[in-house]
Amino acid sequence: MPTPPYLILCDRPFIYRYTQNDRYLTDEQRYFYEENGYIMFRNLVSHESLDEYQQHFLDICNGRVKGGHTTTMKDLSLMQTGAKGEFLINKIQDFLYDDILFKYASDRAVVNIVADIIGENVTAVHSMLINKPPDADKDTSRHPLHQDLHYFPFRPADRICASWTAMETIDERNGCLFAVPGSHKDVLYPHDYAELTLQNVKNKAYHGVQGFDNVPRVNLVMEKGDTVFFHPILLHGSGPNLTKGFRKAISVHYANTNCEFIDVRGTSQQNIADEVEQMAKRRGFPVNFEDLWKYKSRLVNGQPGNFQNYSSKL
Ligand SMILES: O=C(O)CCC(=O)C(=O)O
Repeated sequence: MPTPPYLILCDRPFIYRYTQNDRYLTDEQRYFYEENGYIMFRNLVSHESLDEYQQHFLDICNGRVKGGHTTTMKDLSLMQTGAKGEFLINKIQDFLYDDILFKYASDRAVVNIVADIIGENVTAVHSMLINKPPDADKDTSRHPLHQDLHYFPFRPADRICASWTAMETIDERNGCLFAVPGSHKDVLYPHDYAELTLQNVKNKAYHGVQGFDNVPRVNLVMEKGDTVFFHPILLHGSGPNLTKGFRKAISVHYANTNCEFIDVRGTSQQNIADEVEQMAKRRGFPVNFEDLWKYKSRLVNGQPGNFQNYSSKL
């Protein structure tokens, strides 16, 4: 007999591999994540909080936040059109040291579920408020099929999890997430810019996998406050915004504090490491890929561990 924790499923024992606890996940929810690599919670984050984050995003876009700690990304297809502010900015990232947006990363409802998936000691490692402005080029406003682990120099993958919350109704018209259920049981595939991407129009670091065009996907249609949690090997992406409105979502990736940093040189992740290091250098922060992830991170639950104690060997 296997040792606990396991679930008895039709008199057959099922051993959990991708989740840790069942304080906030029912057996059914836990089993769904184990099998599919994601789990959705309806109306998890309050509308009041999301309205505050939306206002803060607009304040950042309109230059009303001075001395902020965040990184602003623009949709390159809109750069030549004269679009400004919310009509141009497609992402505010690295907000873990921004007092307002950090409230999302440390929202108890979110962190409790994450802790059930990856374990009690939780470090927020990546943070994004993602906007899809109207009128962006279809190729640039979609997010190609990818696995988030491609971006991360730490393991094990099963102790990493993303939360992604819709800030408004998000469906097929304005660019909902889609996912390939069960693909978290695969391996990490090589990623790069899609060949189809229009010449000279490449949103920075939007790498994707090639050759999965016929794989069945599910569209994750969500209402404001709905939150999906997913594994970093899950193949997922999002469609273009075909409406005249905006599409906003807020997302944080969490790692168990005792994840170990790895050296990605010589692996399929070298291309993203090189690109991120070059971007950091251009912005005046000449640090290596692993160090950058440590500096961006912030403990949100439990005790410090490897993540906080890591010191670069490079
Ligand atoms: O919000 C989106 O459109 C997709 C985001 C995503 O998949 C990612 O950043 O990994």
